[in-house]
Amino acid sequence: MAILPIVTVPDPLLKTVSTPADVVDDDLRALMDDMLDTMYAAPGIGLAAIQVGRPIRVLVMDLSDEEAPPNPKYYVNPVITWASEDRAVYNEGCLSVPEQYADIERPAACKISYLDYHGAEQQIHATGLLATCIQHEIDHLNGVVFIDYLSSLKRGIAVRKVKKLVKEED
Ligand code: K1U
Ligand code: ZN
Repeated sequence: MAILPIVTVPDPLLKTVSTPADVVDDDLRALMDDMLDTMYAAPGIGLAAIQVGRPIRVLVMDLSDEEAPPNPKYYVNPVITWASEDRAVYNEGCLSVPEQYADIERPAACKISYLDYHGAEQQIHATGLLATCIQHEIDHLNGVVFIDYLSSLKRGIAVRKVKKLVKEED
């Protein structure tokens, strides 16, 4: 188990289109375990493998309340098979864009097929924060960060603020 460094904007790695995992084996499970540790330490509610520099189509998430027991979820090769016409707006954040938030509109509900931690095929119908978060994370697998939905002016301001923050932390 390890806490991995998180890649931040404007690192070009975040533009990578990640490749499907061939197999859910112990190596992939070790990566997912490390991603989960990294996400909890940040703290965050989701993380895509590319955010720790690994271009594989893998996500981890945990949307449980702080007081509740952990409820980690693992999504390997997730595919959106349906998205609602209805839209929802959520004030999103991202561990790769620290301390920056913006209202982003996405389908309010979606269906996802994926492989779980054991490589078994699963499907979910996601609504609410689950729908928002999983679409945000699948965007990472396609090289898209939430600030890409903003105007170039707002995106530029966010990137400048992150660069300054990262420089101060060094
Ligand atoms: O970097 C990421 O992709 C993770 C991101 C997930 C996300 C959040 C909000 C909307 C869509 C996707 C985060 O976890 S940002 C941090 C955050 O939301 C949070 C942190 C601590 C407690 C509660 C939330
Ligand atoms: Zn993100």
